[in-house]
Amino acid sequence: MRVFPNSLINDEFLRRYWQKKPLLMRQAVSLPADLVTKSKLLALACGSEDVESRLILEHGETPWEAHHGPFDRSELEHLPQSHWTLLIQDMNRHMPEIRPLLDAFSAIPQWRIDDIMISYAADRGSVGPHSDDYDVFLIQATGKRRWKIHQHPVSDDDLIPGLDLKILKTFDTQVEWLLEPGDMLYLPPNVAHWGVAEGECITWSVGFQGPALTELSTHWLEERLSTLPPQRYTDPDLKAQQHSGEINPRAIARIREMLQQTLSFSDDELTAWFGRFSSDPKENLTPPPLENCITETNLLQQLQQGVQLKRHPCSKIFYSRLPDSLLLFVSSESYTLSADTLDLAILLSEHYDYSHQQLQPWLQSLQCLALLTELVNRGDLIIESLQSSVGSLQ
Ligand SMILES: [Mn+2]
Repeated sequence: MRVFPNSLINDEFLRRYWQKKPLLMRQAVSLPADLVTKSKLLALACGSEDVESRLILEHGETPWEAHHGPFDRSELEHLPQSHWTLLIQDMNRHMPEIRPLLDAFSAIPQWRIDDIMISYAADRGSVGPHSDDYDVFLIQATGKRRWKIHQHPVSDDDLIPGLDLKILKTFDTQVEWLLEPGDMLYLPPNVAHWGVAEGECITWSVGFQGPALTELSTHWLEERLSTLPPQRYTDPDLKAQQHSGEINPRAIARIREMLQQTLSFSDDELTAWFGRFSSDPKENLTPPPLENCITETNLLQQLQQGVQLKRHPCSKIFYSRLPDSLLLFVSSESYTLSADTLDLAILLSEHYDYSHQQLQPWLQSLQCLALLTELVNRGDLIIESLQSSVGSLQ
């Protein structure tokens, strides 16, 4: 039985609203109330270092006090009756059972997805009036939350100074809605919003964040510089200069030429780099490699006995088609494959479980078997033992 809707995004949504204007969709997604509960969120926030969690207290020792997890149980047991929110990032990776919600957004490329953040708010809990630089779909899971928005431009001067959070000093509400379970509000980047719980509530936020230019250029340059031979400015044609203090246009032209080398690249080079860049998992979410590596023969034997593979919930898998081949990107690595393995790339990148039948056609190919073995050894794919797959059916 499908828990989540098949699709929430269509061409019309993309044309009229995506990155353009807010849209409220009543009764778009009904989420099972017992899937993510307050107690599960509290437990996650008190668990592993790898779980990124925040607690926002509107009336702490300072206004809008932010605390970062992991938390002590006792800290979360002694909170006020109202006006606080607990937020947990990357819930699609920490609780793989909620990841299939993202399939409803599959009209948007996966590399644009940031995460599903889930927040629990006590009565009147809020993270304050603010604006974000990413697209977000706010889904009311349980309880009610009143959202107010305005579309005036916001600058750093509009923020309350001296806080850890970017909270707006004033808020001139243009529209407001009360979201009830199943309602979804889409907000494009830079629309100021303020959501306040009416009674306790849980909100899921599906976030899409485009890479920042600073991030792109820093990463690109680091990688590019590691491949260029070391070189320095040269000037064998230097002419005697009348005023030695001048940096003349000839020198500047040469400096420009040097810098341009770092920006000259083929489409294939750019594709390969961007695939590695965008499939890089967050540091706290990198799949751990297998302790005892397996061989191709060993994997083949296991697959022939009917074991299945599944994807590590933190592993990002994308692909790009090049003129004569294709590139598969897995957790910041790229693999060049022959063009006829396109269906395998689609299978790996669009699914999280791979049955024996789905993998069978690729096991004859040494290239594909080597790839699958490497991905198992790197921890991106996990062998589901026969025992556990039988267990999960019961
Ligand atoms: Mn926000």
